Amino acid sequence: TKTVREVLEEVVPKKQLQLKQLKTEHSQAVLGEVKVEHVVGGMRGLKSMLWEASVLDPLEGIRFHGLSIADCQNVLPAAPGGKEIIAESMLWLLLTGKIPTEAETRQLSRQLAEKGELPEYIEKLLDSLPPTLHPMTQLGMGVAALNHESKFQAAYERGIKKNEYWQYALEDSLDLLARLPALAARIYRNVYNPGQPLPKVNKDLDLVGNYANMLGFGDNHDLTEYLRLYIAIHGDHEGGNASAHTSHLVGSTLADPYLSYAAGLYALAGPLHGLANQEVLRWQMQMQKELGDNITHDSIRESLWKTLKSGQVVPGYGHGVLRNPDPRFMALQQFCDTRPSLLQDPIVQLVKKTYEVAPAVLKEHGKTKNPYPNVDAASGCVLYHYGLTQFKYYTVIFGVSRALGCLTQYVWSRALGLPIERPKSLSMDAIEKLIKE
Ligand code: CMX
Repeated sequence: TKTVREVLEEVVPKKQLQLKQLKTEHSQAVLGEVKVEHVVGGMRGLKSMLWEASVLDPLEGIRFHGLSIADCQNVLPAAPGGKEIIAESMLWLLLTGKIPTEAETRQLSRQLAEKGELPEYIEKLLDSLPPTLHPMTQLGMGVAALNHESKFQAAYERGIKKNEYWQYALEDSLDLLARLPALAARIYRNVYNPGQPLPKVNKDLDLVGNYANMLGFGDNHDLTEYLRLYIAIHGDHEGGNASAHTSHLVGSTLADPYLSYAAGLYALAGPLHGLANQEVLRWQMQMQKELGDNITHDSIRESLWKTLKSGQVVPGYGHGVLRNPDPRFMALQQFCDTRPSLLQDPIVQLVKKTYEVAPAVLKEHGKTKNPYPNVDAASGCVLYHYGLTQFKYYTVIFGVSRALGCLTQYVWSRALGLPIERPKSLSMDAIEKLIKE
């Protein structure tokens, strides 16, 4: 059985060659135009980044090295006794482009579990924070402070060659991923269950099995499986989204993986991005309270118009790239469809009913280019049903997940020797001058 590092050692030279050929044979090929609308419109649709592990199609949704979510559900190994994709098999696919065997997956799980405990200074740092500090702020602080351990940073200081960067980047990335469950679970404990003992990392469990256990839900098989699916499919969503892009930009300065991912986390913490899953649940619970027993398609429609007329966005709907219902939303809905207890849950039912009404309302409203749900529309209600009710914590789970994709690209960016990012900006006067020329 090969380790993920050994597989990467085989894949890296091939990818390096592919990039070399792109540069020598096609560097002047045109992929699109840059228009004023790109410069003033958040660069939407501008093809301007290299990102290896996944590509997002507006209609089909995400593909990881060409595999759709349904493909991944068919071919990626699950946990022993489970059915859902686990973080390790997704990570293996993202990093190497290959489907891991059962044995490779288990070996990666063990490798991560063996380094899953937090250094004491991180525990002290987290324990010193006020429980009222948002869990995402705490997560970013913990991740950034872990860079005390960075092997990449230490090696850089020692003076290593550029072609060795990726190996240290990989070590840091695996170390960070291994510790994320203990870090994120300690934040949960400190904020919501102060004083309760935290279980140690179980070397026989997968990453998310351990995470669920440390959150206090280890005996809830259905929630553990949901978290596995959730964390696997939130792992990567190509490079242009705000968290991935931020992490990529910071990494391009050769800041280590910890600092780069901490930066990405703070982009994820914005309400138009990952914080939307917290917002969705807050908004749906408010709707539930207002509608009481009168939850019908008509009353939901009215409630949606109320949100829109008050100038707010409908959280969980719309997307910068997608123009169809998000297949991640569909996969989470499918999880609900197979479990009677979820189907009977009022908040799960409300999310589903909202989906039956919202696209038509958003189309009539006429602003959003995508009236369909994104992943955040569905993710929170299932957590709530299983007793993970503190929705300010939800984006932390997204944060644990998105590390898979951001750290994968960090490794690839170093393996491919990508340069520091430095696009050109223009003032409005400079744009006008360019137009006249
Ligand atoms: N409700 C109301 N209006 C919306 C809307 C929604 N869900 N989505 C977009 N719009 C509005 C925009 O605010 C914009 O209005 P203005 O012209 O007044 O500025 C207009 O429609 C056009 O926007 P767009 O081009 O369709 O969308 P963007 O690419 O600019 O933004 C996104 C994408 C996701 C930020 C936006 O759809 C949104 O705010 N959605 C709600 C928040 C959300 O669910 N975010 C999570 C996304 C997934 C994730 O990153 O986790």
